[in-house]
Amino acid sequence: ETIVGKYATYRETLHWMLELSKRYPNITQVGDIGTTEEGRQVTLIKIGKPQPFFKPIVWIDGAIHAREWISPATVTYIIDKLLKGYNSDFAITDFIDYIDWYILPIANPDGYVYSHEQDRLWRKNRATINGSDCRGVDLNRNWGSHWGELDIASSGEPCNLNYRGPYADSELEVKAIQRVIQNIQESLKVYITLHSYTQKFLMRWSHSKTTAPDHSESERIAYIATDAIEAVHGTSYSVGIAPDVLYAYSGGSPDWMKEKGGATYSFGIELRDSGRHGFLLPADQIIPTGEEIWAGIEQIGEEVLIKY
Ligand code: 0X9
Ligand code: ZN
Repeated sequence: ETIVGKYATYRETLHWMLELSKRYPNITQVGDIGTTEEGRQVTLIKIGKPQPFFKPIVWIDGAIHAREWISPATVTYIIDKLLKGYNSDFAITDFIDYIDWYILPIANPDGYVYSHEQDRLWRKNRATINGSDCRGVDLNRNWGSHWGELDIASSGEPCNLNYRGPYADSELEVKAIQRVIQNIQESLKVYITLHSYTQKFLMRWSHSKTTAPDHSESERIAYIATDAIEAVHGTSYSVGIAPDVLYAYSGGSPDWMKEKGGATYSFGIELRDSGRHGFLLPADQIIPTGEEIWAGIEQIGEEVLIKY
């Protein structure tokens, strides 16, 4: 049974992914890429038809931050859309024939489970910290890209919501993703990470008010995507770099993906809403959010097909 349209638990999500790999064995592969401190699997689904020729990779991840439940729910929607569209929708069939999609619905399993069972607004992972009673590292501050350089929105204090961890890339979840990226660097073209909330479409860099070298091309694609998003339900997403439209921060995954992971395009999307419900977005907005974000992903997919 499907989990699309609901806030599924970690277990339900894994179970659903495994079912998909049985239902679509020719175009999906589900595998564990790492284990968390509490012993949970970090599980990736790859969607793509194996081909004898080069295939660009698009990576999408969710739930780096535990409480942002609309993120994994939207990733789930995207997976469902891709698989159901294969051999029934021309564009989606091309997406799967010519692109490999690496999709990680729950990048932070321990935190996600904790947000379901103990503390709905938990953000970080659940790592134990030497010399502190507080737990958890912010998995969007731990990446070795300008790690710890900025004290803005990144903290060296374990009890802080934005604790960056004891050293760069210290966290098991971060290492798990980096191991995979190391093997696909040449093919990785687009990195997309889903967060919430504030409806923003963010480009590089996050750590500095400067833009990345090919910024205008990223921006062009960002506007095409956000126009498509807005056309679905009228939801507007602002486009920019984090220091301009949100706040500067260092050690985030999108900066690392562009600086060290080989991603040509690296986008961070802050999903619905703009503040009314915030992290506690009602479940009846899951499908509408999925529909509009899918429209944006489709545009990005088309760009990838044209370019690579
Ligand atoms: O603070 C963060 O890590 C992000 N905001 S959140 O409310 N989701 O915690 C910063 C902006 C995220 N930027 C990108 N995803 N690039
Ligand atoms: Zn977040």
